[in-house]
Amino acid sequence: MYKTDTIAAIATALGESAIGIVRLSGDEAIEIASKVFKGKNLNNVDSHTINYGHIIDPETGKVIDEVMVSVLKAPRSYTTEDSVEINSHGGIMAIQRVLEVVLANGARLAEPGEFSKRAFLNGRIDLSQAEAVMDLIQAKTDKAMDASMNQLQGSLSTKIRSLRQEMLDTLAQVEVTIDYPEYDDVEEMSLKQLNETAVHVKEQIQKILHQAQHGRLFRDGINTAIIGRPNVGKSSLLNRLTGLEKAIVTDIEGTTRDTIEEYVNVRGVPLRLIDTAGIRQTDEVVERIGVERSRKVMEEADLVILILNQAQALQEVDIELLELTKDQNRIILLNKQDLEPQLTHADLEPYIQDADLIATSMLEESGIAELEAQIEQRFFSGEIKSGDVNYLLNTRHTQLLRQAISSLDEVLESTEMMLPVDLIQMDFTRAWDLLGEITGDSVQDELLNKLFSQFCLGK
Ligand SMILES: Nc1nc2c(ncn2[C@@H]2O[C@H](COP(=O)(O)OP(=O)(O)OP(=O)(O)O)[C@@H](O)[C@H]2O)c(=O)[nH]1
Ligand SMILES: [Mg+2]
Repeated sequence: MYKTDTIAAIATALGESAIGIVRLSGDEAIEIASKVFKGKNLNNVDSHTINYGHIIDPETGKVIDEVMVSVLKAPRSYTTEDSVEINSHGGIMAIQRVLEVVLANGARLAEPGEFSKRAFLNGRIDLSQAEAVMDLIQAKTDKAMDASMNQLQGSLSTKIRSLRQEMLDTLAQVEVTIDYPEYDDVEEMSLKQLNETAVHVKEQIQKILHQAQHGRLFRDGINTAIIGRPNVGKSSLLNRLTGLEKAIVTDIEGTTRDTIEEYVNVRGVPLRLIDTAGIRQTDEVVERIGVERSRKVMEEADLVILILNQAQALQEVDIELLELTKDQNRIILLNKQDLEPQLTHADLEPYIQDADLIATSMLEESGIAELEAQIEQRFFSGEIKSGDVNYLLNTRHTQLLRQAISSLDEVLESTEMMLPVDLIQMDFTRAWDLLGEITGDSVQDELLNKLFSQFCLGK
């Protein structure tokens, strides 16, 4: 076996915390740790034990910190290499000094993602699992955590591998049919086999893509734009839903100048709430930029909460917004119910079809529960169930899957046109290759480096 150098990094977030972890991995991990550790001789302790002692600077003998040290011997560690985790005090100084002394005694500072890269290169996890590690670190909601966990355990890889196996079987069958022709219609047989498998694999890929779309919503949060004229109560809604006084609320029109984002969990539905600048005609430069931004946020939203002020008659901008959002997933709030009504359902009739209107008052906090129930019902009814979220695809996966589909489409087209089998086999094999890139079964070095460098340090 080749010798690997030993890498080290701080694996926990830097900042005030009770405990911080410095992680080491490589052939000399245990030896280096024992050089700077005063306590039991780490070279002799059992694997998977945690040992109390002190980190010292061997040069001066000075004690740096009181620690607990875990020893994980190869191959039963994350990287499959000898690994050591030093649990020190979490203050920035303490943990950095522990890292420094480890580096001074033979370890090299790890690159971002290098621990996971080693886990991958040593065959402990595949690429989509490695990416799931990254998602897990970045997960913002419980649902996203579940989905990343699923993927880490290999849900996507298992599916992709079984599809590739199916394709390989077909390619083998085609070879056999061509080499040992029992029938006269060899070509036809082969075409049929390729066609059937292509149809099936394509269906399965489309299913993965479909499920993953919901996965994305749960990973990143449902993009929810709060829009409306100035002063209708948009920022007040953000504050009610988050339970924080996050956005500034005043009775001055145009208070919110730029978009404000907050993640909230509404009855299990993760929302990325975006409070926008009130939309109106304006010549004021800063506000105009804000308004343009609002329109963009509105266009890209998965869900639009359009707020109208029922204490004022319907205005041109309201009508414009009702029109602009009519094909979007939208909830309309009639706010300021505590005031004298000026806006009736009849006024709205021409612009809405059986839309969900909810009467609210941000001031009296009424109608918020109805809104929350409405959001829950939309995202948990019908298709989207949290249990469905098995796959989390990043752009790389999605692109590869789409490319695989288009190669399969070529196969389907060519089989219909009865083109020569070897030509069709090429497209078929390309699809097989593309799928392999998802799990890393066929992947180039450069891609690997790029991928793992997106990780945080210590992972
Ligand atoms: N009476 C009453 N006042 C409300 C209600 N909701 C909000 N307001 C008041 O309306 C004013 C504007 O509220 P904001 O939440 O800042 O409105 P906005 O839509 O964010 O306004 P811009 O940021 O200017 O676009 C504030 O004085 C709020 O206290 C409500 O339901 N009833
Ligand atoms: Mg506002």
